[in-house]
Amino acid sequence: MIRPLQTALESNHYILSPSLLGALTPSHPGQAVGTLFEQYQAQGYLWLRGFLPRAEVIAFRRHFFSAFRDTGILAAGSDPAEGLWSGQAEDRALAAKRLMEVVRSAAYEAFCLHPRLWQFLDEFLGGPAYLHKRKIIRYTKPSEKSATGAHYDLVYLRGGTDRFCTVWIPIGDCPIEMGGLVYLEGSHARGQALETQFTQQNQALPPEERLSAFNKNMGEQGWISKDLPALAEKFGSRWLVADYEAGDLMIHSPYMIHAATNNLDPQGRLRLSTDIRYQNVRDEIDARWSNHWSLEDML
Ligand SMILES: O=C(O)CCC(=O)C(=O)O
Repeated sequence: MIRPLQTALESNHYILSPSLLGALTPSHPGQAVGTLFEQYQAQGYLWLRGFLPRAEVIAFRRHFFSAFRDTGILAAGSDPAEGLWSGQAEDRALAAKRLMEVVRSAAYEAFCLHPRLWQFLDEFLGGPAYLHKRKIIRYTKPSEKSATGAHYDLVYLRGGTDRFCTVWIPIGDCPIEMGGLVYLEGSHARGQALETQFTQQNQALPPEERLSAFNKNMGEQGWISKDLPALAEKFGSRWLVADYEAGDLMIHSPYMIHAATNNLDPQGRLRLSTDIRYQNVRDEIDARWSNHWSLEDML
């Protein structure tokens, strides 16, 4: 059961009725790593509550939005840690520049390499953890009518092992209405079946295209669908949602189908998150992910 929502959830232009929603199962980061790994395999995800120190996550939120002060995206006079939207059009070129500066900064790298995180992952992955250099950080404004469509991550990272995992970190509180990640319950098996199908279809393509998330056999942007309600109905499943808090993190399997919903935060805050990929350094590494993320890298 999820709590009553302040507004109907929407993803792109599709409304998700409460009957298609369920609650993510939280896990306690203090549990034995072996037990957590079993949960991850069974569910396709782990929601680790309070994994990172809340104050450090909020400090990084402040750091991030402070860099955007001159773009017009923040409400005048507000604390950047709040990430309050100005309600006005920002200077988009400048905002893109600031975003790329953060992506390349030592502060962001250090945040993604929080010792608590890599030390946990060394154990979780059964060997030295490797962080892919291509790390994504996203903010969404309350006015945006678009959100990440349903997909599984292997589509974008097919050139190496399928034993990597994605870590999604909300940078700040992210209540359900703010449009955090939503997961299609039990869908990691379906992701695996879809990938087997794509592998067969892609076989006839030249090697580089075969790996691409954007080849002719894949959906728009590598997505399975933007229509989250139809996908849940088709698979007889539900979208699992959560009130994420600063300090929480999600770890999900490369086959787990997930998406995001529009940011409908009644307080008008920007949603901020990062999604990064870790794997065991001894497994094959997709060389295409060895550069910083850029808005046009088409990966
Ligand atoms: O944050 C988002 O909107 C998408 C993130 C995502 O797809 C991921 O973490 O794999």
